Amino acid sequence: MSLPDCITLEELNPGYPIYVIRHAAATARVAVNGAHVMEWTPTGQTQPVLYMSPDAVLQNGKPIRGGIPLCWPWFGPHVSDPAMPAHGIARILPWELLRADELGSQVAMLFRLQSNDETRAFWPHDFTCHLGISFGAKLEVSLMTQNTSPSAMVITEALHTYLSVGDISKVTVSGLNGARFLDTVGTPTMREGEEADITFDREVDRQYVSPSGVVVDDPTWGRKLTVNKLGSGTTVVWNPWIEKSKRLADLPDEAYHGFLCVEAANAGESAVRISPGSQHVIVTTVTVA
Ligand code: TA6
Repeated sequence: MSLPDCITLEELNPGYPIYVIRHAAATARVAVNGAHVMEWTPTGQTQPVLYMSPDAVLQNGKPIRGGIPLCWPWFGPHVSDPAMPAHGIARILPWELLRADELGSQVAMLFRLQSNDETRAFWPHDFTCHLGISFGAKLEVSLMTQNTSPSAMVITEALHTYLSVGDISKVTVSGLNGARFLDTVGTPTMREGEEADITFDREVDRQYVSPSGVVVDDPTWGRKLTVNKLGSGTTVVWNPWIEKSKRLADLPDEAYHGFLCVEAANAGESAVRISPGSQHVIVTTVTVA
């Protein structure tokens, strides 16, 4: 298919294609592996908005530590089979670019993943997924699931967005005040909402039951990142802190200082049932002020 002049198809490593977007409004990169948004930097920002680990593994079939991993058709560990890949299969399979357009102040791309024998070995359903991405002053990512099976399917999912910050210990996250959450640090425990904004002085791994987006206030870099969402009943907030960072081979030990994840998700009680022939969409947007 033809690409607009602002998009080139390049190889980061031999056999590892990525799309590079160089537009007046933003620069961005998307890997074919997982239709993975690796970078988005709106013009005028001196720091990338999405965090990317310098130790990220860039190999087909492997998840990328940073950007926006697609967690689908399950979020977290597989419900019953520990041999299955964490966070499902969408982020470790190649997606097909269906079209790419420059629309004035933004660039739009549409990717597709369809069920086949390989996916059915992981998940016994037929589906067609589309991923719509819009790059400009705002980033918008939409993951659409169509159930092409003769039976209903239940999915959990997340747009697992890694955000770059100047110093996590000075970051506050507002928008989830009062929302109850599943705390998955240690024994998973459902906790009542807290009135205060979220702050970080230890590992935080929480699945908030909320349709709301958040504002990430980063005083170190003097910017606020707003993450909004549609079709999502869970907002996941994660920072690995010291010990988990050390356990993650594709993340430098000190990297936790410079990022957090804010994920539009459907997990736990927000799992989504899609009847035969129906479809569901989850959307996240990111803006910078
Ligand atoms: O979204 C938070 C989380 O579920 C954490 O528990 C942590 O495991 C993170 O995702 C990263 O998962 P990954 O499989 O990409 O290492």
